[in-house]
Amino acid sequence: MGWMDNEYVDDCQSDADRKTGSLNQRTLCTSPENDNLPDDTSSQHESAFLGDNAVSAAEDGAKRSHKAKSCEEDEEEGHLVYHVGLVMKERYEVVLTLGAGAFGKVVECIDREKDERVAVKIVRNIDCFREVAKSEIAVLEEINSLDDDNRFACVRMLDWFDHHGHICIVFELLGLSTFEFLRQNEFLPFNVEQIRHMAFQIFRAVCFLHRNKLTHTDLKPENILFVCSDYDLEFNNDKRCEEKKLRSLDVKVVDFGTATFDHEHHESLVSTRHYRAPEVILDLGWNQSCDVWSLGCVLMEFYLGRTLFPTHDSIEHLAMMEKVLGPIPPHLLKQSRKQHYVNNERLNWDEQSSSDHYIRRHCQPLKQCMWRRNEDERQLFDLLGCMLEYDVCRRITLEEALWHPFFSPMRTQPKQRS
Ligand code: KHC
Repeated sequence: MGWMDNEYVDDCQSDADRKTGSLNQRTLCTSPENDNLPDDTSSQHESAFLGDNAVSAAEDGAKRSHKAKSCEEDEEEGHLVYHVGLVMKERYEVVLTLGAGAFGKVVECIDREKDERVAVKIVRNIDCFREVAKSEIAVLEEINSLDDDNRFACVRMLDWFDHHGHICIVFELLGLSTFEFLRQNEFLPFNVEQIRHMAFQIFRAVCFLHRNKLTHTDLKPENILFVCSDYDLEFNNDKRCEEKKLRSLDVKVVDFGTATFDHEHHESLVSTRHYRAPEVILDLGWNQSCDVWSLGCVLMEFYLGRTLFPTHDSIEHLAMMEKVLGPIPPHLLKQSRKQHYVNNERLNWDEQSSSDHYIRRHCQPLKQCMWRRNEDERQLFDLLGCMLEYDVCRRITLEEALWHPFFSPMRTQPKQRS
């Protein structure tokens, strides 16, 4: 069915593959773009949070009705069909569905042993997804053990087990993803103070991964979750609308299925389209700095309330980068293994095309995206400029970024009252 013949095939399949018709299984399973699947209906990038169990309950009922005869676990394309009340490992009782995607589903459970709520990622019973899950478990074991006192904002894995061929990963329960929150808040952007607070925690968490020889490779708003997404409704006078104001801006990074150690094989295609670094698109090889690019795109999305590069096509993506960030340095184009993107040391792009017209309407130079020109915003955009640097050798590292003046308010101790 569907998940193989989605947009991914013409969007990301390498030209060599396209010619031979071969598809790399692991690439297909790990490609975050596969989260854009038929069963993902709720967002532009992937479904993640389907909201409540209404959808899945109906779906589950439908599936059960036509094959409830033999086994308790009916499978549909490798998904576990569960129902509220199912108990796994004699311990985790399913309460509701939190999210779904190509990988499988995430459910909220009651841990009967500890009488606590947890999130359980139930991975599809298909080899390649199982492999990705095993890799995620290995990464989580490593990074959680290196962070005994939970100082860095990477999600905690509490347990894992195999339920009838489905690998299940038990996490501490978190709130909505930043993407889902933006969506439910009608894409009202976050303000600079909020961005500073979230960015500081995300950068510390990802910097910790980088120090430990890991690259996340799929940083995007869907993979940054609020620890608790409770909010108050406030009337926003400027925008004359009701606005959901979060009580806490604490966030955590999730989804380590494609995190890659320095010594491991580096897939040539990584990241979800909108957050993909130029060196990945140009097939120049990548390292930790591709996370820095992704985070630059994520912060811009928090600031704008919409994606910085709204495209599904590589060359159009590169042309958008040029509109926002200026020309791609010729030495990078020269080294690229994707020479059909290049013409005369420049991007092979027709400035008279309808695509170019679309780009001119949707993209503008970075600094022109600023809403206000106060000191805070200047510093944010200075930092963003350093993160969205084409040349990996010149791109800021997260270690350096954490010392950028934008974060000075996070470093000064709050004044103590006498
Ligand atoms: Cl609640 C939750 C936790 Cl605590 C940890 C990971 C998660 N949800 C609702 C979670 C994930 C989801 C997943 C992971 N990893 C992804 N989808 C979820 O719905 C997997 C796909 N990318 C977004 C996060």
